[in-house]
Amino acid sequence: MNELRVGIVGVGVMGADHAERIVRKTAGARLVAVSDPDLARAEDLGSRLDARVVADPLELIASNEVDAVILASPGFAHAEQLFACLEHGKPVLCEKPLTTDSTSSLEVVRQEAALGTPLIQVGFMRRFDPEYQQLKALIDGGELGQPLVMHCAHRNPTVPPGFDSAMVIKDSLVHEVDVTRFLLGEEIASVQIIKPMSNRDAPRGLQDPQIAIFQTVSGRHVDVEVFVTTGVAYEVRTEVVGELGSATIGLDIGLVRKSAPGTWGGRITPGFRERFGTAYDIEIQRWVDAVRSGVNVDGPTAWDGYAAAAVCEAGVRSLETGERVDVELAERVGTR
Ligand code: ISE
Repeated sequence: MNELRVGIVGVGVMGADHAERIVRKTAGARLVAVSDPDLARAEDLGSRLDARVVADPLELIASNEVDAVILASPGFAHAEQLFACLEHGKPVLCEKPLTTDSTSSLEVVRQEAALGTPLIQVGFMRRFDPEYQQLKALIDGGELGQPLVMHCAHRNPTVPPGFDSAMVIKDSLVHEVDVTRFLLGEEIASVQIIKPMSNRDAPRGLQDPQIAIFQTVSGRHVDVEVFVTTGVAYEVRTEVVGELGSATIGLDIGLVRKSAPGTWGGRITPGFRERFGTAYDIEIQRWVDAVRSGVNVDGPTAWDGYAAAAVCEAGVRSLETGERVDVELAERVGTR
């Protein structure tokens, strides 16, 4: 295939970031069209990056000038846009969440399976991060022995206005849901959300931090501290404890500086774009290569998006009840 002509739906923070990435860093791809409900924002980006602005996202998806689509629109818009991509046979990289609930996610999985051709990749970018890749290789190579326990911390300095307690699960914890399934290679069987004393600086009504406990199908334990109003920096740590030892990633040990009078320190990552920039670069390049070669997907699938939605749904129920909630997964569709 010649250069892949990419259209981007939604050019807020993430979509604009991907637009720049396609133009400046990705081989074999060209940005041809952008769409956003904020027309001025789309026009500004379109004129800067020489891409056509299409007001209607469904028109962009259907356009003959667009070979493949990146969906970076809000989650509530994904279902309709994904169905349009399937209808027009367009490979699509969909930022998480696949959709906002497990019922519509499963419908997406089923419609894609009925086509017989994989078209959807979900933007769980951590799978492309070199540190997560290293950890995965260590686990798969047997060097830690059987993994038994995983401890995670997911901290954000701030979150946008309107971020509520359920979003801590669906927007933030969802990454650890995927990381757990990716690293341990199995489904999550149950979720419990524990609500510790809340940060006084968190917006009113926001339960922050939250502790999530997952039990996997084979009985492994995963705990996650999600704390999204730390006021400090972007910190994402993962420690896997196995029968033969443990391994930790996300320690931010770049340059360590020692200075007078007797202090030491370094830089902590300010945000997810800095922490996962390389992962996004690799993710998009591999997706472009996969679409150009006709494979379409090289990363998390629609099923992974559905499974994450089902786990988060159980998490939100546990947030409300305080009880451990079993995850209900439909029978696996397709082989991927
Ligand atoms: C945001 O949407 C992300 O995906 C970030 O990676 C995550 O750390 C943050 O909590 C989310 O709100």
